[in-house]
Amino acid sequence: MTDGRPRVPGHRRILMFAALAIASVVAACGGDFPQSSLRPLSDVAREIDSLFRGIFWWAMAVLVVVEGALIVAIIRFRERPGAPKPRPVHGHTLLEIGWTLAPAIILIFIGVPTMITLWRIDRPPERSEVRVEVVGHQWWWEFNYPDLGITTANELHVPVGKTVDLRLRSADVIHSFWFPRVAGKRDLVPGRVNQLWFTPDSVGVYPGQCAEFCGTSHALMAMRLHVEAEEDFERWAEQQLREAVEIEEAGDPLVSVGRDLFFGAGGCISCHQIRGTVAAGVLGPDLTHVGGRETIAAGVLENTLDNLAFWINEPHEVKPGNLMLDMGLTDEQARHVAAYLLSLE
Ligand code: HEC
Ligand SMILES: [Cu+2]
Repeated sequence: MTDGRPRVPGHRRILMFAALAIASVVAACGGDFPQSSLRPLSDVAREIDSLFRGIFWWAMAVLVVVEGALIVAIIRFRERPGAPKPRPVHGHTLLEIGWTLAPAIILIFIGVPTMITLWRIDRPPERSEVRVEVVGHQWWWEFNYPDLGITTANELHVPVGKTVDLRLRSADVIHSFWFPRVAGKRDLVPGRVNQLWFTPDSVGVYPGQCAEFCGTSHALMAMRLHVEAEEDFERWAEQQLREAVEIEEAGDPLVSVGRDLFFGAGGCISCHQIRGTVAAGVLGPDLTHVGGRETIAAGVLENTLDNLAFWINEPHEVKPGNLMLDMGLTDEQARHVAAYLLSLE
């Protein structure tokens, strides 16, 4: 028995284990959890959440009964010196009917609400107040508002209390659109158009991300949902509809040099669009109002001068494998271009 190591007594070990288990459970209850589907903020998210909670309690009941029986069996029928072997149960009709019927009944209580919820959230929405076409790209999100004529990237703006009707498709591989607090996941499948809708009920900014592995930088394919009061949404939409307006800082030389680089030697216009200018590329995000975004590169960097300049020169440092090319600008040139882009609010 002894191997020279000091032995921790059995009950001390159980205590230590229990303390560890309690600590991890308690630790899991703190924090902000901006991406928890357990704190739903839309009609659809609430339906999914209440289905989940129902299933959770059935699963708990099964756990308690099964594990309880197991523990009782282990203790009562454990081997003891001199004790006779426990008698096996065989051909007990009542027991057999019981353990066939009980799971069947539980499955009905889980299956019926699941089907009802699936049908409800899968049918087209009753109202379709804001229509958005979502296109998944490796590794960013394009958002088009066909009724409003707006195109933007990675930051989805919607008015609170209105039903948002999304059509999802992909430009390359399978992605999955997921804002945990407002809607379930929905895949973006090449060659198909999928639908997803939800009615957000709380103003705020909520993070989301691609939920289907889609290549090297899949983990860097985030997005943000801005749920706004109606007036704020309208103001945003009006701003987006304008052609590119530089918020000219009284002839800021950074900006004008940056503009020349963007349209000239930088080569940026081969992939990016700025409405109202000759830049009409479609491979990368529309940059008409890029200065008004909070983040760049699909939620990966805050939209600041430093970050923009870094991104322009080292897009693959930030996001390995992404399709943007390093156009070989100097650090100073990159800062000029960044200043120009920031001026595009
Ligand atoms: C070969 C095509 C290509 C060229 C050339 C190119 N880009 Fe990009 N750009 C992209 C792609 C693709 C993305 C999206 C990358 C991602 O997030 O995965 C992107 C993203 C960006 C973003 C982030 C936009 C956002 O909303 O997240 C900025 C800013 C940007 N590019 C600026 C530039 C500038 C400035 C130049 C010229 C120096 C340039 N790009 C040249 C393809 C290109
Ligand atoms: Cu993806």
